[in-house]
Amino acid sequence: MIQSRGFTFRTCSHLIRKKYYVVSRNASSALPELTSVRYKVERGPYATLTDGHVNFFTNLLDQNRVVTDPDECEGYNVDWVKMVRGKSRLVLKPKSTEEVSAILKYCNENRLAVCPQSGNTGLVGGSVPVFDEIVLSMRLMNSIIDTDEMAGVVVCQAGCILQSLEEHMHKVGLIMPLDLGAKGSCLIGGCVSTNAGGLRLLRYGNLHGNVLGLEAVKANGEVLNCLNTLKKDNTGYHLKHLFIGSEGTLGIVTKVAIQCPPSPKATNVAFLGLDSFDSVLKTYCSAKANLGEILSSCEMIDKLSLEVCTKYLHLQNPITSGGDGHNFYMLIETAGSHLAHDEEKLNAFVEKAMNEGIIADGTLSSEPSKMQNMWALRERITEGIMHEGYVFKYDVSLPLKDFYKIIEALRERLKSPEIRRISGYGHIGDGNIHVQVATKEYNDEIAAQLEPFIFEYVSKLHGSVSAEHGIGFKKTKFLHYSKDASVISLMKQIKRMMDPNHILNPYKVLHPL
Ligand code: FAD
Ligand code: 2HG
Ligand code: ZN
Repeated sequence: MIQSRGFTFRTCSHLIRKKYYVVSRNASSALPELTSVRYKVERGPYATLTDGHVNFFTNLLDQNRVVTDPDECEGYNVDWVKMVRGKSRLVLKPKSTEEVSAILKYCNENRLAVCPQSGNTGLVGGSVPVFDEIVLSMRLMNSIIDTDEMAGVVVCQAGCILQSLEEHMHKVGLIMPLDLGAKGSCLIGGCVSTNAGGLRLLRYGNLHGNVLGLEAVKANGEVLNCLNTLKKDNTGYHLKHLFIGSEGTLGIVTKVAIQCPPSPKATNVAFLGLDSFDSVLKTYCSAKANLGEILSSCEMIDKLSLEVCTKYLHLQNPITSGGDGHNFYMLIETAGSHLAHDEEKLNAFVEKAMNEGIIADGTLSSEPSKMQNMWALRERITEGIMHEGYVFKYDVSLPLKDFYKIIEALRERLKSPEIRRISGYGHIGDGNIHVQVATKEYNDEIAAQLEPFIFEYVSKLHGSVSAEHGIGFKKTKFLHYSKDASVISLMKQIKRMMDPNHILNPYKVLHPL
């Protein structure tokens, strides 16, 4: 252990993998108001479920894969943050592509609306029905089909849990290219359908690059085989991209082929305390310049975001010398092939920043339990903040120089005593901040003060109204702040062509059509 001006370097020779946990849902047991009531939505021209329809599905699937019990259906009707609630009376659990195909063919012919659902960890209300859409749960489609160690490719059904895939790949010296706090609950098909970003995007890129191929079922039940496993294949249109990030509105993803990088042999984490956002930016620039190829994550947490983990989840802040705490924290991870080399680089980077007065305090470790604690302080903010009651969430991309101004603007604008916390954290390395406005409960007036203000603000700065969580149900009205009319028009044409009866995830992404 090396001590230096309040800065503690703790190292050891263990190699680590991050800890995984199933993210627990919203602390409150109260159900949200029905989506159709709270957000005043009109039901589309869909058929209403009959006993005849249910009989068809019962003949197709086993009885225990057709859920009609209202109590059991409830869990599929409410989203993770308890922001939206549908009233579906039927959940179907297919096990194969053929079953998905038969379900969609029937739904299309009978004009029954369908809401695909994977781990139901989505944060924009896309994964639960708005009205009585049939929930198509992908959880039982969880087989790993093939693992090519040499090429670094896994092919699996879409319902595999991300964490299970990570554990599987670890056995053959590979990792999944994406990593997120919901990894114990989210399914790979859900991640692909939202083009989930997460904590490693800075290093490995997004799923448009990492998904080599996929299989999807179209609204009419036709199976589209784009399950390519090649890294290079320039043979015409790359239709896989239509399904990556389209949130279940163009088809159901049933299988995926993903490229998986080698497991790093050495991992180090630095947890840093900083006094200003300007110091955060300087540290990020310095990390990029000095850590180069071993930098695997660069995350920012403001004081009030960190506090939900220490206050509600009783996690330990490893930097205690800051008295009242620092205004900002950063978590910087390196993943490389030589522990001593990586440690030396990280130590030198941190020492330099400290000598220049950019970093106020910090701790650095390659010890598994310490790194896990540091990561938990970042990954479990989503869970911790739910203890406040209700959270208005925004997930935006902004130019780095303006990254944190949005939090300051909101603190200036919102003065209601109902507000418990306005905080920001996120993937600074990707220019993506998560904005949280916590209240005791959902409040129409605060909602009206936030929207469209926040989207106009982001749009003026040429940012994106959704950096990684998608449009879902919650942001359809605000799509135009980030997409040109010509683009939205082509999106609508594609939707009409691929799903002419609009049975796939209605009221999401593009609404009204
Ligand atoms: P669901 O929530 O079930 O579905 C998401 C959307 O995809 C819905 O619109 C659904 O209809 C559609 N869909 C699901 N499966 C399919 C399918 N097979 N075919 C077609 N459509 C389908 N997101 C990030 O980008 N980065 C993060 O770092 C991140 N961290 C998170 C941390 C926590 C604690 C939580 C709760 C969420 C986080 N998310 C993050 C948000 C979320 O988008 C991801 O968790 C994940 O991508 C959703 O996967 P899921 O399996 O839960 O999908
Ligand atoms: C994260 O980066 C996730 O932790 C979730 O994208 C963000 O809770 C949120 O808004
Ligand atoms: Zn995120």
